[in-house]
Amino acid sequence: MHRREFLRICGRSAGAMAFGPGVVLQSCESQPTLPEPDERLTLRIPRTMDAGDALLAAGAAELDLGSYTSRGWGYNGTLPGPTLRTRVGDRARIRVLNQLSEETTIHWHGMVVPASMDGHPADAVLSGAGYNYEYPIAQRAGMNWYHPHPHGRTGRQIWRGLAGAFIVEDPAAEQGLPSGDREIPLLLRDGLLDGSGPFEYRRRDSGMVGDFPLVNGVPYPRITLAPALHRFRVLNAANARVFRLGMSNGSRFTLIGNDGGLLDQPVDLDRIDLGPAERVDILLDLSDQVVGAGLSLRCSRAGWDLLEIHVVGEPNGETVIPTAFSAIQLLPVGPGTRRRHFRFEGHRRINGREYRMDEVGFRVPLGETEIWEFESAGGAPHPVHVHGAHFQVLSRSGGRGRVFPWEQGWKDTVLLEDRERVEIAVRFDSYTGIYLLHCHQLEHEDAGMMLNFEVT
Ligand SMILES: [Cu+2]
Repeated sequence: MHRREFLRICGRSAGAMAFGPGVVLQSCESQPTLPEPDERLTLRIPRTMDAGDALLAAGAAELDLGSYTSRGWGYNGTLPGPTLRTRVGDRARIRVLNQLSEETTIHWHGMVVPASMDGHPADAVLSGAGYNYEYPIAQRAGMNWYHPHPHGRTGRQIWRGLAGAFIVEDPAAEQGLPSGDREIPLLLRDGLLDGSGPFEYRRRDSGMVGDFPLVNGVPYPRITLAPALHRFRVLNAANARVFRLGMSNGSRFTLIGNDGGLLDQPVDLDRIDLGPAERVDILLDLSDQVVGAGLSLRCSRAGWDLLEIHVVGEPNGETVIPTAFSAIQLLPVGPGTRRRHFRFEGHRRINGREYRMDEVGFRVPLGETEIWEFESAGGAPHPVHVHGAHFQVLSRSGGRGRVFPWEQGWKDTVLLEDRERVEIAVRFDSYTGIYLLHCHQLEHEDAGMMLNFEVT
């Protein structure tokens, strides 16, 4: 949908929306409007919080959309929540308070943590209660995220706004990469304006899809950047939408990492398909852009200019893109490797079963590499997510028929389109206990496309 149309729909539905603290507009006559397309709002960068001593309160939040305020939920009153940061070898200590009127949990998506800290729906934090999450950071540097994972309500709580980035740093491994204000987290999602506010949730089995983009909570934002090298850490935090990312002027960019951290080598690309919950780490070189020029990060599938970039200032410093990072060891697989098969069927079933919280689907020995095959049987896209370990994508047959550059290295979520089979190698090295395998299309997940397994 075009921006103008967005404004029109917004105007039409304004009578039912709440604007600002305590004010509900009754009439379309006096409704505020969003800024004109040439007056884009500035991208907001969520504030950073040290994961070693953090407090996250899940509760009501307000989102300033320029000329009006929309209501949702957030951590510490913001939407998205603060960006947690930690370093390899540190310890996370995060106190979570549930100020919602329903139960919640937090899942540390991409973080390998003990089962009791993983935010499993059975470990619900009741309304008014708290939970202390504490675990060591013993994994590769990368961009992870945190979001609720309560039974049957994950889609609603994330759509309402509960999500944030969680960045693990490793200064030695990341030497030479842009940092400070040249390292920019981008949480992509969509919102829906159909009369009841962009964060009102209406469950649909086929997936909750919105009609305009939100980047770090801001619709169609802009940012002013120096003519230099920048690092964008991009998360698809949408319930169901797959983004196809590229630059509006066709310029290329450099992929350096994904869910599980840095790749072994940078890859030069002009597009990336990013399914729900997947992340990519990319370098964008603006040093040879004409100062004053504008370009955008686009989603060509939706036809959205997600982020308008204005290049301003003097070039300073040279642009050096590293040629290699640490080698990635491949998990050992062979003819004798144990195989498991998972069929993702329609909107709610894996291998013919809907999720039951008290049922353990299978057991996996700690420290043993296995090959898991995911097969789509309708209802895709199914972004398949494994808790408790990272995995390596071995192959894709049918459908798109190949493994893409952004699926190399270590992943925790892989996109399964219709008629596809994807094989992964996975090994649980860290903890025993009960973890989840599920579709991260959140309406599928909530409808039952999830199962428990136990690492023993
Ligand atoms: Cu699914």
